[in-house]
Amino acid sequence: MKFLHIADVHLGCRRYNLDERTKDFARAWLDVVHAHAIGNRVDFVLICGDFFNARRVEPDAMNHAIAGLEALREAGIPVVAIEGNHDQHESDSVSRFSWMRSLSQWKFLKLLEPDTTDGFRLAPWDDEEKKGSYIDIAGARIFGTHWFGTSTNAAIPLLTDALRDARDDSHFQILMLHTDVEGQLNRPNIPALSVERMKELKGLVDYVALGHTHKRFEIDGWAFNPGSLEACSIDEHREERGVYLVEVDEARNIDARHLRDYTQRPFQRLSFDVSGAESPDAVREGVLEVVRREARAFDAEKDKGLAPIIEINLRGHLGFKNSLLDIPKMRSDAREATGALHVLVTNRSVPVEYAVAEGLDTEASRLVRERRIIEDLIARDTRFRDRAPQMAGLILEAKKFALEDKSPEEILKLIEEQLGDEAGAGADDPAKPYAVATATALQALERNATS
Ligand SMILES: [Mn+2]
Repeated sequence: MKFLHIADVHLGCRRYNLDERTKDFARAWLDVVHAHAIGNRVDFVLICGDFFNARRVEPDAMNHAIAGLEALREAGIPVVAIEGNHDQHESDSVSRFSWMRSLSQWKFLKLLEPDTTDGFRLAPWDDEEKKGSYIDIAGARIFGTHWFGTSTNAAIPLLTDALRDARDDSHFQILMLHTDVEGQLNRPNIPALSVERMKELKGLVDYVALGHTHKRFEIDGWAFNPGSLEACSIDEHREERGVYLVEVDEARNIDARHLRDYTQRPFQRLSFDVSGAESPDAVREGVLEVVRREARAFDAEKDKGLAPIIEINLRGHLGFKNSLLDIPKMRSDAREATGALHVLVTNRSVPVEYAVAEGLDTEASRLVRERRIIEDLIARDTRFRDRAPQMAGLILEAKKFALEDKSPEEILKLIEEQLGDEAGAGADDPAKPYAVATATALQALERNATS
């Protein structure tokens, strides 16, 4: 017996608002169908939940689904599926419909579901009704469950009892489960199935076909999770994922090969340390340098026509406000340099933390301490660091004016005179640093006045 075990196809998954990215999920699915299911002439295909990315299926996602299912039907390969959390019918709504059920009714696949009309029961497949909880194909008895959500651990004893009634030793028993298992990429709020609980199924089941966790893992050569076909988020791009081609011999020895050679979008993650960069332009140039040096340029032939998605992480300590970073420009520069399909720039840098008034002599006069504190506050911003002493002097002078009840016009004139001199000296755009410096000086003055 030979079968293909896949999960989490997520057809219709859309990322970065790109049509191309949605097509990636279809490409992976169709490639797997042709190369690994039909190519290996398997006896059946298992889809362990999340065939679709959403319960409300987009027309293009349905077209992609049918294209693959039709090819399998023509090749005479049955498809057995269960619902995942993404494609499940709404249990609390009036509608008991789901596209997975419709596909089952149209004979594109056999959707297995436990019978919960009166307790919890595993019912045999009914070809007239096109529904059931288990089906026999090629010497295997395949049991299907649905997404149990938060009650997974509580459901296992029910499932164990039902399996005892429905299993048949003359078959190789396969159980399809859509659940996280403890110790594997678990998410908060939904308790994962405990390994101890799961092992209650040992002796009843020969092969546990898992889905849900988007990363490959195996337990005791008995439970297998292939991972999603494609990366559903950038964080998943490093996880191992693929499909299992499983061969079972007469003695029921399992040979499960994890296959990853099918069309997948290439991802690359780069990083740039912004620490010490003196201006937004310096960051932009630094990023572009990293891209030129490290980014894998798009190679249409090698990458099967799929341009990469590149994520650039900004790390380190940023010496100025992050709103000054021209992220769109960095993205377009990087795209131009690499031919990438999409570039993401994520700013994970933190503001520079300068200790204010570090090592200051506590015996120093109030005026000395005040000047030093203001100077340090100004020096936090890389753009004004060199001029911090002069600017601190100006702020103190302006403060003196204010205490002497001089008019706002006089104070403004003082600031304009002093900053005007500086701004003129060597600045490319006299107006810009002048305005920024004035605003900064006034803010510092305000802080000083209220403290
Ligand atoms: Mn999933």
